[in-house]
Formats: sequence, structure tokens, C-alpha cells
Amino acid sequence: MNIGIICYPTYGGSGVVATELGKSMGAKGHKVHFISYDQPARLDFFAENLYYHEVNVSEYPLFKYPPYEIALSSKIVEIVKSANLDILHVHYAIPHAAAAVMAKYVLREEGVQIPIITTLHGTDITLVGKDATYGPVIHYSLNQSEGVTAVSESLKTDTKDIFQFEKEIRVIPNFVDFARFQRQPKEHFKLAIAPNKERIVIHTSNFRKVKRVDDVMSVFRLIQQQLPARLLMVGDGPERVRLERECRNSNMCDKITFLGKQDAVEEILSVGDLFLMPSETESFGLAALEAMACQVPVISSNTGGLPEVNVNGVTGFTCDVGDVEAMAQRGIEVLQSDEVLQKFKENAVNHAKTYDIHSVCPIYEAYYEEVIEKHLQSVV
Ligand code: GMT
Repeated sequence: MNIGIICYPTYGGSGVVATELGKSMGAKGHKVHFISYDQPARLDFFAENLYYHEVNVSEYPLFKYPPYEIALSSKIVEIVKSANLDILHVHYAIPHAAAAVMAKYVLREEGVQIPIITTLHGTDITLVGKDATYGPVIHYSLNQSEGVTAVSESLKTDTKDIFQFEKEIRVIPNFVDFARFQRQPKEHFKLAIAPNKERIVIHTSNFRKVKRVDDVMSVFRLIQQQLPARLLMVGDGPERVRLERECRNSNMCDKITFLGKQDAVEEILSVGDLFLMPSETESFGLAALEAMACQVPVISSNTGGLPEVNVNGVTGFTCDVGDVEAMAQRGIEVLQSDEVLQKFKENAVNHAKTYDIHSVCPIYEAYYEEVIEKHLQSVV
């Protein structure tokens, strides 16, 4: 197949999922064309079957808001024709689904038919999408997509509820590549972080409000009052500067390290004993899955798709949003003894294996074929 993937190029989970999926499809012999405003973060090498097309938005004094969506639609039109694409797979509805639908209609005028699959990732529905600013166009674009997928049952339910969406939404979960995310021997690193064999707690995110990074600090504060522990904060974003300042003024400063954005997250996860994800909302929680793949149990909130990924009492625990006492208590329960911790670590990696990239990508591949087939039948 010739596949067009439209995604955000940044470190966010939807861009990661889109890129890893495309790479996996490329490895299977499909030709994959990524269309975005920048080179996807995890596409930083040359590989057969993978192509990247940059969307450029022309400057003009009249444009207070440069029309990215039109530039994207035009680029999609160009690439569908030049690369003879069979299908467009857009990740994150805003504005990608709308841009793809616009391209589809432009192409139809020229006698070119192309089906669209829109994959919903979370905030494109639960935060931004349901906002009246975007809602009507998102709803229309989903209806005009030949296929719609959601990364969890919870997101499917939310989408149906928010938009009273009647069409089928196929749940295809996110996945993890065990060739990369597996526990590696990093004893020297572990010793540097925790010289007295303290437990290592990790949080990774883009430090946006929805991640509730203050709760991470509160949970850690309570944990380290009960047992020796260190906290690694990985990533960067709007809340980081304030949090780091507050941390410097606290008496926990020597126990917390802000590592900033890191490419080799799997190396950091390899020394972890506990992963914290107290998010306000989380359609899936890819970072939690990556932690579990590296044998790190998870304490998370019980919101959105998190309970599907982090099985309460098995791979860690899920607690109510904002209940930092319960999260800390559960964290201590996991960390209290080497035997208990080892059991949770094994459970975490075993459950993560159900999301192996080699199991999930063929589901997407089959869905592409199904949607193309149906579309061909509908246009003859
Ligand atoms: O955090 C976001 O809202 C951005 C979005 C993204 O592009 O990374 O994250 C969402 O998609 C990820 C990949 O499917 C999911 O793992 C995240 O849970 C989801 N984030 C939220 O729902 C808050």
C-alpha cells in the first residue's frame, strides 16, 4: 500500500504513535509518506519506504493567523497524486481530519478518490475537540472519514457521548516497541542517582496542566517520608519552570532531579521502581505503557483509558484524580519490599506485552485494507 500519514511532529504521544506505526508499515514493505510541518521526532534517519513531506506556510502581512490548514490540504492533494496514495491516515483530529477532508473533496473534483482514517488520541476530543470553537468542524470531519479509530475504549465512549457520534469507532490501542523499551542493565546510572539504594520514582510528560505535575511532587513528598526515595522528572513544558522553582525552595530539592527532554527515555526507565501518572485526563497513557515495558509499575489516576493500561492491583494502582494520599499509600505498598516490588514489575511487563507493536500494527494494516476495499466498492 501507499500510505499517507498526517501527524504532529513533536514528542507528544500522537506523533510518536503515528511515526512508529509508519516505520513499522515501512518495514513491512508499504510506502509511507509522512506529511507534517516538521520532521517527526522519531523519524531522524533514512529508511527505505519512508518519505517526509514538509508543509510550508507562506508569510503574508495580512495573515494574523497563517492558514496552516489550507497549506496542509494543498500538500496532501499534491502528495496523494504524486505518490499515488491509497489511503490517508490522520492522527489527532485537529486540524488534520478537517484538512484531509478538504483535500479529499479537492481531489474528487479531479477524479481522484481517497479514503481517510482518523485516529483520535484524546484531547482532540476530550479537551479541545468538544470546545465550541472547533466542535462542529471536528464532528463533520469524523463523519466524512471513511474510518475512525480511538486509542482506548474510554475514548470511544467519550467521542460517542460528546458528539452523539453514530458511526463505528474501531478501538485500536497504542503500542510499544520492545526492541527499544525493555529494561537494560544501567547499574552505574542507578548508583549515581540513588547511591544508597533508594527507590527511584519517575515521571515523564510534557508538563502541561493536564498532567497534574504538582500531584507528582505531593505524592513523592509523602512517599519519601516513609522510605528512602529519589524522583526523576523527565520532559519539559509550561509547568516546569514554576515547579522547579518551587522544588528549589522545598526541603526535598536534593532528592529530585529535573532531567528535561530526553531521547533515551528507555535508559532512564530502566532504573525506575515506580512511575507516577496522576493526570486529570488521559485517553491512554502511552508513557505509562512504555514504563511498564521497562518493568516499572505505575501509580496513576483512574481517569479515561488509564485503567485499561494500568490494571489496578496488578501492574500498579489507579486512584481518584487528585487523591495524592491514596496514590502515595499505594506507591508505598508497591515499594515496601523487594519481593512485592518484583511481583509488580513482572506483572507490569507481562501486561505491556499485550500491546506489543508486532501485535497491534497488523491490526492497523488489516483496517487499512478493509477501509480501502469498502471505499473501492462504494465508488464503482
Ligand atoms: O497529551 C495530549 O493531549 C496530546 C496527545 C498527544 O498528541 O500526545 O496525547 C494523547 O495521545 C496519546 C497517544 O495516543 C495518549 O497516550 C495520551 O493519553 C493522550 N493524552 C491525553 O489524553 C491527555
